[in-house]
Amino acid sequence: MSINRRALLKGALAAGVVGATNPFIGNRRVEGGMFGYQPFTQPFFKPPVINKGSSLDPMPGTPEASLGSDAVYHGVAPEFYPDHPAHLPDWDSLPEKYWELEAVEGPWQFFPGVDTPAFAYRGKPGTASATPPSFPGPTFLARQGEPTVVRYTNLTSVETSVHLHGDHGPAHSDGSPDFYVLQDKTRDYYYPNVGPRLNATPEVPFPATVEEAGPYEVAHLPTTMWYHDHAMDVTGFTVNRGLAGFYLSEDDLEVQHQQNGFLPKLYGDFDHVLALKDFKFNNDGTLAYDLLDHNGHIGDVKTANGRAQPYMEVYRRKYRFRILNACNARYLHLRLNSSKGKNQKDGIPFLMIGKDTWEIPEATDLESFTICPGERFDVIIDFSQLPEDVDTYYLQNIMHQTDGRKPKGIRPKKEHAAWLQFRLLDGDPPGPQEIEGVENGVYSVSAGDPVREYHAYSNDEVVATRVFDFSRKHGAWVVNDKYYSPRRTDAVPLLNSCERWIFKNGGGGWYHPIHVHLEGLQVQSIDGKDRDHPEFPVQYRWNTDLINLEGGEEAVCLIKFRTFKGPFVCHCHIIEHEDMRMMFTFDPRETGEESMNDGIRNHAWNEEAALQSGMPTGCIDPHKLLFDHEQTLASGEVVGPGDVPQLEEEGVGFPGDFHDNVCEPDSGDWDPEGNQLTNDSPIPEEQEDR
Ligand SMILES: [Cu+2]
Repeated sequence: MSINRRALLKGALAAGVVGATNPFIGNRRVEGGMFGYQPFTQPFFKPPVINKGSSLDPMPGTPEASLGSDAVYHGVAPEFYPDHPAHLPDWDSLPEKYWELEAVEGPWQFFPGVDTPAFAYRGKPGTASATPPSFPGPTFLARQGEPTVVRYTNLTSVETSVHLHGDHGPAHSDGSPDFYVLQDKTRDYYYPNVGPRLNATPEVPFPATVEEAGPYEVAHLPTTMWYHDHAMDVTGFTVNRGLAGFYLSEDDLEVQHQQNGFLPKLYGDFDHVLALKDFKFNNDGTLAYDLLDHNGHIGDVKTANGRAQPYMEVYRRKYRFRILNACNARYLHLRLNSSKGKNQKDGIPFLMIGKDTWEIPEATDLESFTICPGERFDVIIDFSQLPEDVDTYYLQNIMHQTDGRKPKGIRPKKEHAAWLQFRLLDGDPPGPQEIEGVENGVYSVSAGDPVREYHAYSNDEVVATRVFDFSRKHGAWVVNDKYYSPRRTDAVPLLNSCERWIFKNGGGGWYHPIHVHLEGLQVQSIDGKDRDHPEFPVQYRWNTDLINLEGGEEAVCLIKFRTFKGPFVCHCHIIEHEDMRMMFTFDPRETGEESMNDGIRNHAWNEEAALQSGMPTGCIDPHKLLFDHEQTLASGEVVGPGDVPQLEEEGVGFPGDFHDNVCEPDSGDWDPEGNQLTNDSPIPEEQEDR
């Protein structure tokens, strides 16, 4: 079966809600069926590491691997080239390394012996990167300052786009919703593994030297990221099919922490990734996913790293877990307990050392915490605190939730809340010590210990304030009353500047976890409660790339836009809300430079709207419209309409189907101002705000 994204969506519409024979919508499995599976009888899965290679054929950036080539159809980011103004000499101080990644279709066993059709990432067979297809996908281990290229080939039947969530990287490599990797095509994702620079200012958009740029902001160097599909309209479907994995990064400080025995060795026996995701299954073992449900996909099977309720053997030692809420729409409230169901009140705390992409200033005990879709908590669990007679222990979710609107609250006595069982091993871990001079499995990190410095932005740095209102319209989702369009830029901040972004939840009781690409947020206040307020959530005291907004809430945040020109997106991370247009584009630019989208601000594929806006109609080459007027590039060069080669060098990634030369008007009814052009709501007005 070959389907592209558009066909997939059309198929969903045609199938309506009957769908028993449709692979994407089906009857729910009989409750309690579980395909004969008894919880906590299959082992925990640790995703394999994807190894780096030292060359690619053809090498990235060469003519054989440039945009439109057979080998790498979608090319590489312009920032890859050393003469790009953003590319500083010390980006290349370590030799470049290469990964080869593929997305494929194939079965995954959530339950032992049950092959479920799924998608998966894998390291390309026959290369240094080779790993079997898995969910989560293979784990990337990056070194800050070591430049890398991920050569990614899409072997699935839908267009995909890989987003590295939490990365500070080029727009071409950011997985923007329509920076597709088409079926059987390849893109070189360039990750320079750099952070923002301390001296970044709007006055000097691209410092010429390392000295001028200043050192990296240690506070903003990443540790825990994840990669997942981000293709427009179908991200909920593709992520739910398994296109997600982890990308961990270490810098000098992180290496020091390991060498000092403060933290476990990167991805060693005591450092784990833990993706928690709910899935829904049909009776025949296939995944159930309703493309017409824009409220949020909720599953009833609890998985940890792609296995239904597994067990994990642990020594009575400290372990690091990078916990990810990989659910499309489910909020989790996590705690540790000795009972798989009832409240025994014998939990030990999580020692939080990081939130989302970044480590925090001080290791902080959390008894329990709420983690929203897309969020990461980097925690230490110290199993040595457990009494000797405790030999099984559980990670529980005690948040109750039945639909995508919002969780229904914490139910501490909820039965069957356990997602993962820990089986305690007695004695010392065998084998060689992980780190010389450190007793195997004994790490010093404790509550109150400093982990990483924090650099707070100041209100004095703010050059602009913008308000973004997230709400519901015609059963779909809008920001400032507009549906997402990749052809419209909603904010053009000044490169390297600091802005105040006020996020509002338009109400109706829906929750929206707001995620920003490129940079983290520094939350100043939530509903008027500032950072010193006792009710201010601990997870928002430092850098965060997600802020949850409950119904009617308002959060004031500071954000910077450093190093890279856009476009980037900001969106709700309830993926069905994102797919149904709760997203907007921001595009950091130099003073006086327009966004790549400005030239087509008034363009709509809809002929009637195009006529009204005075734009040409009929068969339109979208690229010619990217800049329909003269504009001065950063290089000083003046380009006019249709100057495609120059624009490509300048480098904002382009939608893949541009090169198809197919003038097929999109069926979208989205006009540039975000108004619905027809009276037909895309989905029924069911469950409007109550
Ligand atoms: Cu939302």
